[in-house]
Amino acid sequence: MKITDAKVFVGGPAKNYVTLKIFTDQGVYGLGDATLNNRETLPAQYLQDYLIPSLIGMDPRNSEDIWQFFYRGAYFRRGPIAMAAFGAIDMALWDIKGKMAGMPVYQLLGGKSREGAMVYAHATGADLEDLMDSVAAYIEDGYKAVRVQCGIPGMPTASYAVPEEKGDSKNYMTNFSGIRPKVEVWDSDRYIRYMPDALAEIRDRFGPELHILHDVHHRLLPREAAEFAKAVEPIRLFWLEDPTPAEDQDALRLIRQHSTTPIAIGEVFNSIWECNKLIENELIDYIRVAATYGGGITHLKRIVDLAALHHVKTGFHGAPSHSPISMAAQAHLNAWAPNFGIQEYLVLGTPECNALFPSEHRMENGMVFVSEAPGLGVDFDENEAAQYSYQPGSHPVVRLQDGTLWNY
Ligand code: CS2
Ligand code: MG
Repeated sequence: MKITDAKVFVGGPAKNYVTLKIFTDQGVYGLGDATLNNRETLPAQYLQDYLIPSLIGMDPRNSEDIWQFFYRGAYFRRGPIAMAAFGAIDMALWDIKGKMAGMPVYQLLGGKSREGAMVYAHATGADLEDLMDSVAAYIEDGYKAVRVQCGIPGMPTASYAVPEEKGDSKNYMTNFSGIRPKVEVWDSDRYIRYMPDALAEIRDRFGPELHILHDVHHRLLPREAAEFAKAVEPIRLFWLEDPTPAEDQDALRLIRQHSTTPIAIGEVFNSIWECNKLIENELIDYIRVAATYGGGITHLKRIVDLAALHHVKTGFHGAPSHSPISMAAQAHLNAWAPNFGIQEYLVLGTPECNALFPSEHRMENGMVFVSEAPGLGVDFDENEAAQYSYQPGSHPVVRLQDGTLWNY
């Protein structure tokens, strides 16, 4: 069996999805997602200039050897651009493998460990009252788990995932207002003084059953993160996400020493080597690495297996920067993983998105039920795709009030 061609498509409804389609001499094709939010043209170029020329003629069934070829063959290894590019190839090869076997990908991983996989939505609000309405709406829709973010009184500008206006639901699709990022201003002290009480009010309002998640989005120093995690311990969050930038994996020890609040990290990681210490030293409770940025299903499965040895559960990233293709790949991993935790679920779900990516996966009552179709269970309509192209856009950068450049 041979790969005969591969095409890359950039664009989509309200999002610059990067979609890879691999064709074979048996007429079966596979789909992969290489969407690197905010830098979409780069994995597309990496595929076109460096990976696809080598891919043509390879046997698509040898997905492990192809993964090793592109990982080791690069010499300068890893990084989000490369891992997104061959993550897409890997997803497409699993799609082809499933179609050839006549099985959904989860069967090739080891079958089902559960029927439905719990997901969480993103509730947000310009202020706490707005956020409460957003949480109530998701509970009404059947969600059992909700991530909560809200405006902080006195914060100089709106901050991460918080709308400027009440009643607006901010998404984090890249803002298509040109490539120069907007600047947001952040005040950690104001946030640390306000947010724990806001989270406590949400717990009081919605009771002990609701799974409440909160994303600090890398904005605190390790000591501040330890203080925050300790302050919210009585609220029993489902998880506190990215409390501090995790390049310094040892910094997470401080949080563990001061709090039992569950910690989730990993959406910005793109290989097992960036999180193996966090996992082996059990400094986190959920690993967030995504199929797109993390080198596809083959590499993500390695991370899930390592995590399973250390009581760490999965909580894959699933922001709008993930097309229904990588969400489908993750749905198969979520159905199989013995240490599944939760899935972030922000697939746009608009009619335009569904027309571009017809999918057999089902989301109901806050649970995703994986497709039974052979392969990934998602398709890609090239006619629909023809109307879209890359739109320059960037998410904001963040500065502190004295001008210091900070973490978005
Ligand atoms: C966020 C992401 O969903 C999340 O947990 O951290 O949406 C993140 O803001 C974007 O992916 C950045 O591009
Ligand atoms: Mg996050």
